[in-house]
Amino acid sequence: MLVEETLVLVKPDGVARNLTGEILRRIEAKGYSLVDIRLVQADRDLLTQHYAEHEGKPFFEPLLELMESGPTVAFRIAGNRVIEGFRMLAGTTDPTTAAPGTIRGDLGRDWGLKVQQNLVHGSDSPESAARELALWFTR
Ligand code: DAT
Ligand code: MG
Repeated sequence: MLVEETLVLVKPDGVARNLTGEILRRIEAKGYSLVDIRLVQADRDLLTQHYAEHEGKPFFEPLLELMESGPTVAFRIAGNRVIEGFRMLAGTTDPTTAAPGTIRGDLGRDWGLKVQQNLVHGSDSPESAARELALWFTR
């Protein structure tokens, strides 16, 4: 891949809160390019594959329930070092302690559930990006 690509998901909590546009605005303002976009009602099969690394963890079932609770917006985003760059834009996993200025830090909070509702997903490596883009964009 000459220019790197990543998968960004606006999770059902972000879509329900009408934050899809605000999240895309931040990605575009940073200078990354939107290559493809889909609205997906994820099923268990897709989610089990997407989150395979977390199977067996205490938050796995609540995570799948959250992800099944409504539509997800998937973005294919391109740019040099976009995998690392989007993870910086997103902020750390827990929205309570994610840095202000980040998507999770500015727009997220603890809602008292067993799963962290943190609005977005971003692939964490070139291997994950290739695997996850194939899952969300070729079905
Ligand atoms: P990230 O989404 O920052 O890559 P991850 O891959 O470790 O984080 O976890 C996937 C999702 O699972 C995360 O976005 C929210 C949820 N999650 C992770 N760790 C959790 C925890 N300790 N308690 C509750 N939910 C958690
Ligand atoms: Mg992750």
